[in-house]
Amino acid sequence: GKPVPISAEHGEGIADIAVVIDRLVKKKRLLQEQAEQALSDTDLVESQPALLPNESDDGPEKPLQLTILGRPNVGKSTLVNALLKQERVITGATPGLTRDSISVNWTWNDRPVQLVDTAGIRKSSNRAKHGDDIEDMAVRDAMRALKVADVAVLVLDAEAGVLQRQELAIADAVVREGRSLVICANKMDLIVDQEYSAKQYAMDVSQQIELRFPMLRKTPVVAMSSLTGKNVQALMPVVFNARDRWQRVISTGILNRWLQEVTASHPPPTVRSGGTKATKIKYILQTKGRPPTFLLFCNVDDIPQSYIRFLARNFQDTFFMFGMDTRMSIKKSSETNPYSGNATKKGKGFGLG
Ligand SMILES: Nc1nc2c(ncn2[C@@H]2O[C@H](COP(=O)(O)OP(=O)(O)OP(=O)(O)O)[C@@H](O)[C@H]2O)c(=O)[nH]1
Ligand SMILES: [Mg+2]
Repeated sequence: GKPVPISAEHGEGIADIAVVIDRLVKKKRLLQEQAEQALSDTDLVESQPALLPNESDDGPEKPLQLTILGRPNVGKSTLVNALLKQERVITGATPGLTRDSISVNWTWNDRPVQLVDTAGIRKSSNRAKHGDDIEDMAVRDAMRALKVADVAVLVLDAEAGVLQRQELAIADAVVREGRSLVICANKMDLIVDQEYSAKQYAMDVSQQIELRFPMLRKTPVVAMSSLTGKNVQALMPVVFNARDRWQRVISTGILNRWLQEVTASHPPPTVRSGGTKATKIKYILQTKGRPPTFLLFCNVDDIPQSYIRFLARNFQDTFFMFGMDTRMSIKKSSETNPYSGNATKKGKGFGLG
């Protein structure tokens, strides 16, 4: 804000600063009231159960919903067996072996997990060619399992080299559905030699994903071999971390400090329809986690999507929110008449395209 000259010794300017502080407090209270009002809009809250997820306070920990996705034959079921350390689901060299999602209640390090193995998702053109309705149903089944997941693990076949189109489509679907994404680069035993480490391989996969989907950069990648068991134990800590970040609720103070910094160094563009006033984003509030969702209070309601994307990207970098969507909506707020009824514009998320 504007500097206020004061002299502590003579008491000059103290009244002025009191006025400024009072104004700031009022302004903050007003914004908070608006935020609360906005939250009570049924439109905004949707059918989301709790505003803040609460895992530790009361009752037993909720199982982590983990869905395993990928193309046929990449080793999803082998991975499930390797995690469970038992031959629980059927595996084999024939693609399309798993036909329906199989859900297993499991405990990892004393923590409950609901693990879902799904049918392989193949190219739609292939599906059409085979005229295979059962497989179509299997894909729908996999998509249903995705919708209830906290974390989705996308399994890749390292031997295939580059990521296939349907794998990118699955990654896109995971993020669009608001789930947290972890990538498992499997069958590493088939390609890795002394020269080419698992770490290097994970980095290569990461780079490939980033190239196609900038918003999926730094999505966690775990390279392993489900068959030999090598590095399988690295997956679950990454998965739990992915859930923690996904349901994290960031304090309003920290969020607004971040907003101030980022809008000061990169101010939002002036929007024509908003008159000649400079666009100002006054306040940010997290309305829910799973995935992180925010409301931005602005003096205009038509901030360009490109700027929202920039904010979301900067947010990702600052708070390590990788491999998930960050949803930001705009709410026009005027100080003189805070409830003058501009409907909230729904955020489009990152829009991975
Ligand atoms: N070399 C190697 N082979 C693997 C690995 N993981 C799985 N396989 C093999 O790959 C084939 C397919 O494995 P599954 O686990 O059945 O694959 P899936 O992804 O469940 O396949 P669908 O159920 O058909 O979608 C089997 O022959 C496995 O033994 C691995 O890490 N290394
Ligand atoms: Mg399978």
